[in-house]
Amino acid sequence: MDEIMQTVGASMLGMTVGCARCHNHKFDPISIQDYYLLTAVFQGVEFGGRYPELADEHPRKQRAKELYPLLAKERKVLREGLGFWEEDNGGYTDMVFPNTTTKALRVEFDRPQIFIDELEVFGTQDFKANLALASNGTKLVEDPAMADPGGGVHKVNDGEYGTMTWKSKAPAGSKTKPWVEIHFPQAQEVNLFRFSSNREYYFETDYLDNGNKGGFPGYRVLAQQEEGSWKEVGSTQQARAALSK
Ligand SMILES: [Ca+2]
Repeated sequence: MDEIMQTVGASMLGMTVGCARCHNHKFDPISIQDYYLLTAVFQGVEFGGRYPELADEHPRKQRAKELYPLLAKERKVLREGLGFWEEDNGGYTDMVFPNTTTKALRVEFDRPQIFIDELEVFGTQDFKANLALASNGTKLVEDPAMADPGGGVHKVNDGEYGTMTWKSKAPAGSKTKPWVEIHFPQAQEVNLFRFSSNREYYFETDYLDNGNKGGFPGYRVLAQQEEGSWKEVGSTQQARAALSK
């Protein structure tokens, strides 16, 4: 926040305001109170990332054009062979599973504490449409005993990525770990579950040196059956074991 204040002071006001962070400014008419009143204006600011805007002839775009058909071929082999698998996309993780018609998905994490910025579900009707979005009328259920007042579950399907995450923490000694259910307004044919803990982190340059530090927890994806029970459609344990064969 102080960096923002220094930049605003120097570029917009033509004076240093940073001194007033600790005491009334010695030369300019900025009191410590003014400083903190001014910071209030920027309290809602979040740092964001964005995709690089590259021209079509950029070598990275050209390389992507070569790689996408190869990826499609690999996925076809996986779909016909295993039926399910996990893809680490750096900023987010995909769990692909066989086409499943269901009114709800349930995800069970195997860590006692999780931070998730967005959960997305894709299906066979339109593979680009995120069916989990709240704006589609989707309802979420979490374990109220694990809910965090500062990290409401609604953050996982508001369409926003970044540091504003759903937080869930199992109480000490709890046998169950954080879980969430995504209830669709009507039955959907789905086959891909995607999630991230801070997708925008990946677009910052740190990943060039440090790789993906996020590290995604293990989890299981279950689909609700017509009679109400839950059936596993994919799990990291299964997917990782199958891929390593
Ligand atoms: Ca979100």
